[in-house]
Amino acid sequence: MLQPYKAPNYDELAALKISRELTKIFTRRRTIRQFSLEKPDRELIENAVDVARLSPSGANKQPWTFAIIESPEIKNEIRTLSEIEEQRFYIEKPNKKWIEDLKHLHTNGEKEFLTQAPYLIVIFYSHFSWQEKEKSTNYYAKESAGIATGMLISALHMCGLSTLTYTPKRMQFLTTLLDRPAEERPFMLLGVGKPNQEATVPTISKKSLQEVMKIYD
Ligand code: IYR
Repeated sequence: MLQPYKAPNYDELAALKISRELTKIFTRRRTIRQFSLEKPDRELIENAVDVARLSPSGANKQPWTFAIIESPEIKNEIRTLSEIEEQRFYIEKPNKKWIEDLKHLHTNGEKEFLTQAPYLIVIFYSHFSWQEKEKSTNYYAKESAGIATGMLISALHMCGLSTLTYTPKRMQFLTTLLDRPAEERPFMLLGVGKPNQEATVPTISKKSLQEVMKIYD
């Protein structure tokens, strides 16, 4: 069934003003690795997930689950298992070039943020789901989860919350640990909270608009 669409209506000036404001707001988004122990209201997190669930997805299958972790015990377990993975990555160095490319970000195998951040959000995606014992295929599940994660990060940032996008090389352990059905695959883990007083960020720059945008008029 089709129905009329009522688009939000901004006049051209208002739209320009918003678009410029958004650039300013998102210029200040940084990935944060040191979180304050102060716990933001959980409604902020829930509302951001409420935005993310409105993302477009292949065939509107909405192939995602967002697990919000507050439990210190679960955070501890996630940290322990992640640091085992990172030990392999940083100490055994199976991919030296990759480690070299990360040098300027000052990352290492210790993942304190996993126990420090007041909230962890694990985004899962599924290539299929069960609907009354019938297998229902999802399409572009990973791309859909990527868009939803982008909307989630944006919603959190607009409410003054910082995130850390984290992907241990192998993260299937999150499906078991969080007791999710086997078809749910971890897409990404986000640390969420306020930066702490000592938080630092690497000095990096973004490609300019001219570098990344090509206009064909
Ligand atoms: N997962 C590792 C390595 C790492 C990989 C990328 I790509 C980064 O942008 C940053 C880190 C870690 O989190 O340390």
